[in-house]
Amino acid sequence: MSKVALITGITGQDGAYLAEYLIKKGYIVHGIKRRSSLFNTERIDHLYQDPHIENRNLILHYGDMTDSLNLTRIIGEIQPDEVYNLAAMSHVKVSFDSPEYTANADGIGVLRLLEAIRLLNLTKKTRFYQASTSELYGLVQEIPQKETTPFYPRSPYAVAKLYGYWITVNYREAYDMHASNGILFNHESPLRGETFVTRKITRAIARIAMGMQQKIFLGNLSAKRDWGHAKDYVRAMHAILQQDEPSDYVIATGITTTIRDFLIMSFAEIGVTLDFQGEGVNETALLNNIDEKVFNKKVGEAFLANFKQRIGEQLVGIDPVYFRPTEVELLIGDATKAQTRLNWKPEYDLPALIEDMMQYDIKLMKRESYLKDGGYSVLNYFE
Ligand code: NAP
Ligand code: G4F
Repeated sequence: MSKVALITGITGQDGAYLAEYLIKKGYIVHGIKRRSSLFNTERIDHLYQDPHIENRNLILHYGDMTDSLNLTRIIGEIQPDEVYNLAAMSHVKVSFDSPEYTANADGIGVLRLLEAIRLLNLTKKTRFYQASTSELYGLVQEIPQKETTPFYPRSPYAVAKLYGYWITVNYREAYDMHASNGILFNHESPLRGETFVTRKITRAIARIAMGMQQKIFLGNLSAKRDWGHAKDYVRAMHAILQQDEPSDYVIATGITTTIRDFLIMSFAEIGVTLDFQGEGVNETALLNNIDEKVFNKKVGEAFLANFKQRIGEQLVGIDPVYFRPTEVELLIGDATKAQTRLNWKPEYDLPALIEDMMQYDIKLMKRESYLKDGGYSVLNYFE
């Protein structure tokens, strides 16, 4: 008999990678998607099966983390072996604009799922994974951060996730549930949402290189993040639920990098160096040099002449609109427990992650502008 999993947030970055991973392992995967006026399943369209097909291994249900009745009905119908709660309003900056909604979806939403499992008498059958986050460490109390490091959340998002973390621990202890937290540090991929800083950068660089965008405006370039690849991190989620005992795990690479260095490394991926000038809100980066061989190979010869004309021009600026009222300046995780107990370690390092994201965004932008590799020049196309 195939195991049955329910993934909330299946249309998001992690949901898509996890669904693919579980289907490959022979699971029947159910996912909750929100009703939207536009299609919102782009990340899982390759897994989609027509509802008229028998024995589907991917089944989608309309639902929302703010709707208890809906969540309870879906869990009652599916009777899942494993629930992965990945649904959340996951953008830290946006949580300052929508704090109440964030608390409802990201905090109380976790309770709704746990309570549904309890009320449906599924506590012995259904294992529960909560998508906890390194944002819980916020104003860090210890370097590096591990499972025993005290939390100090710094945003409405992180405070909501703090509730989610502790209610998961509480249901484990109170009702003997197999309920665990994965405290995941930042993980990225070509499927990352376009407004998170890594994807914002790789997408903008592809567009700038092809003449589709002049410059990119960012916020705090000095913050440091421990970045891994989402593909590696969903393996950890699954492994956590396969353990005999539930527990909480830090998942991280153990290496931290500034946003500024991520930017430099991403431009370097297409053979471009930057000339940084100024400080704080006046910091700026100009186009310094182009390694033509690398640029031609990674972006395409058709774009070179146009881009070369921009040497000395500004490519990066600071816009304080992207600053947060309270910032998380440094995250670096110690995943020793996961390495020891789950035998988990990441396959991607940061350069490999950046290469994957840059390659994807260059391909995507070529498709968007209907330009074929080595085809028309950008100027010819837009003239
Ligand atoms: P994501 O790409 O933003 O995906 C979030 C998912 O949640 C989407 O499917 C979204 O649906 C869904 N969602 C949002 N609000 C919902 C609601 N009220 N009801 C139902 N579904 C809702 O996030 P991600 O990067 O995959 O992250 C997955 C989870 O891990 C999140 O809980 C996040 O907070 C947590 N996390 C992420 C990281 C990271 O670095 N990526 C690190 C630690 C923890 P739509 O597609 O309709 O928007
Ligand atoms: O990419 P970010 O928006 O991710 P952040 O805030 O670290 O949150 C992500 O990781 C968490 C895990 O630690 C998850 F729980 C959460 O759901 C989300 O996936 O910002 C990273 C850093 C911040 O310090 C931010 O101030 O980049 C800085 N930054 C600088 N300029 C920017 C920008 N962030 C964004 N989004 N946009 C900018 O222009």
